Amino acid sequence: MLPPNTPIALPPLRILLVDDQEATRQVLVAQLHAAGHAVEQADSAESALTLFRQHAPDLVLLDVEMPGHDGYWVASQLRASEAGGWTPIIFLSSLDQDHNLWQAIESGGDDYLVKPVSGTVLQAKLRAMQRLRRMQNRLIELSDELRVANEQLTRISHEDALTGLPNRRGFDLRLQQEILSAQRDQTPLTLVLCDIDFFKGYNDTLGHVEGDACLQQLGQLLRSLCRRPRDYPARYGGEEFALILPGTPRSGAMTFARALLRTLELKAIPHPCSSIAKHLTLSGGITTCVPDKTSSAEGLLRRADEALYAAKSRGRNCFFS
Ligand code: GH3
Ligand code: MG
Ligand code: MG
Ligand code: MG
Ligand code: MG
Repeated sequence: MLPPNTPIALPPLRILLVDDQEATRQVLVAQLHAAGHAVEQADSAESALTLFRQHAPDLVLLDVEMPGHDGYWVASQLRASEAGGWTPIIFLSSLDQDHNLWQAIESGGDDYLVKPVSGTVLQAKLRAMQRLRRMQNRLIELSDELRVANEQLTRISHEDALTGLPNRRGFDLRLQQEILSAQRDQTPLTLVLCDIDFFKGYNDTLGHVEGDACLQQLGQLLRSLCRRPRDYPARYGGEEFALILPGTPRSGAMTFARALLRTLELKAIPHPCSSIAKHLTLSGGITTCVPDKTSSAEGLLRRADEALYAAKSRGRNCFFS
C-alpha cells in the first residue's frame, strides 16, 4: 500500500524561513535558492504564523531566539493548528546545548541543526524531511480512500439490491432513530407493513424474473407515494415492504393506505392467479403511536404484523390498523 521507499529526486520545496537576523536569512536564502527552492521569509514569531497561514509551505526552517515569542512557541502553535499539524519543522539555532535540542523536539520540531550549517547538510536534512513528508501524504491519501470505501460499504449494506430501497438493516436503524425522535418531540409515529397477496402464485405462473420486475415496480410506486422527506419506504424481506411515516397520525396513515391501494388498482399489474382480483394487490398492517419510554421497535413491528395478519384474514387487498 505504501510506495517503495526508494531515493527520490528532491522536488523544489516552498520553504518558510523564520529568523530575526537578516544576515542569517540572506546566507540561507542564497543556499536554498541555489538548490531551486522557493522561500518566504519571516523575521518574527508572529509574522511566521501569518505567513504560514497565507502560504501553507512544505517545510519550516525555524530560529529559536527571537524578540517576543521564540521558535519553540512558533512550533507549538503550528502543531496545535490543523494546517501545521504535520508540516516538517527544522530548527536552526546557534544554541548548541542538549536541552535546546530537547526543547525544540518537545515543542514539535522534527530536527535541530546548529548554525552555521553547510549547504550540503541542509540539503541532506531537507531530503530526509521530504521522504517523511511523502509517507505522510500517502497515509493521508490512504485514509481518504478508506473513508470513501467505508462510506460505500455502509451505503451498500443498507440498500436492497433488487429495488434500490433501503433494506431491513437500513430500516431497523432508521426505525430506532425515529422512535427516539418521536419520543422526544411527542409526535405520532406510524409504521406500515405491506405484503403482496398471493405472490407465490405470481412467481409460479409468470416466473421469478417477472416476479422480480414486479417487486421493482412496487418499490418505485412506494417511493413515489412517499411525499414527505422523512417518509421511509424499505424492502423488509421477500415480498414485504415496510414504511416509516414520522409525524403521521392514524388518519393520515389510512389516507396513505387508501392512496396505495387505489394506485395499485389503477396500475392494474396483471396477476393471473389471484383469487380476489385480476390485478396485483397487497395487504397491510398499520400501527400508530406517540412513543413513550416503554416503546420499542420490536413492539411496533409486532403490532404492525398482527394488523397485517388481520388484513389477510379479512380477505386481503385491504389495510388493518
Ligand atoms: P399471501 O397472500 O398470504 O401473502 O400469500 P403469498 O403467496 O404472497 O405468501 P407466501 O409467503 O406464501 O409467498 C411469498 C412469495 O414471495 C414466496 C416467493 O416466491 C416470493 N418472493 C419472495 N422474495 C422474492 C424475490 O426476491 N423475488 C421473487 N421473484 N419472488 C420472491
Ligand atoms: Mg535569532
Ligand atoms: Mg410474505
Ligand atoms: Mg405469507
Ligand atoms: Mg404475500
